[in-house]
Amino acid sequence: MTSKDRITLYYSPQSRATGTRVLLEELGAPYDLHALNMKVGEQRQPAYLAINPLGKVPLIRHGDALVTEQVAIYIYLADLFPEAGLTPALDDPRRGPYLRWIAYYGSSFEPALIDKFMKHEPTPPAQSPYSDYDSMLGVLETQLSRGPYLLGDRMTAADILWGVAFNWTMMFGLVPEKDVFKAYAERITSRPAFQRISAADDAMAAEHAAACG
Ligand SMILES: N[C@@H](CCC(=O)N[C@@H](CS)C(=O)NCC(=O)O)C(=O)O
Repeated sequence: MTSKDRITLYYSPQSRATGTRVLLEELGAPYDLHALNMKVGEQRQPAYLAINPLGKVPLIRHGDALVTEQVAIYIYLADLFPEAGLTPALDDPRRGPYLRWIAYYGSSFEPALIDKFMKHEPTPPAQSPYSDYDSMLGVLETQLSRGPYLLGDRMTAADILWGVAFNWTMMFGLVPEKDVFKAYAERITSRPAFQRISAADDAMAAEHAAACG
């Protein structure tokens, strides 16, 4: 499979799949959308569960490869298009930190976010995958304060993941609107790729809502 082979993105607007679509645009990747109307539960129909038993988006198909999980998808796609310059090469000293920040999203940030959203009783730090919410977020704040991007001066795919995530989590009040987070998110959301996909998402979300009757 090469970067010339088209990618199919299984997609719902205004969801965790939005960032993947922004990344595809930033990479200049050839892709097709397979939209699922979550308002009518298409992600839980047998046809989709057959390829993603969890019924979640994003999912990408590239040849015979099916890839779920944002962190895997971001690493996969950015590596597929190295010429876009959004991934440090294997021998680049930034490669380790790059992987760290992408993995941190799935392993620490998301579990913390859901615990906060659901108002779960905090797990003792030693047993929690993310220690505690404030420590988890504090680590990000410290890193982003060095800015402008997670790895310094050059934007990587990790920043698309995190910029889009900060944007929606601040919107939902799950992350405090600190200047450092706002400025960081704006660096990504002000880019043409995000602006394009955000407008397209508004239109698709309206179509999906209308299809509910
Ligand atoms: N662990 C997955 C989570 C993806 C996820 O939660 N997707 C949500 C959209 S925001 C979804 O598809 N929800 C539909 C459902 O569960 O019915 C990832 O990081 O890719």
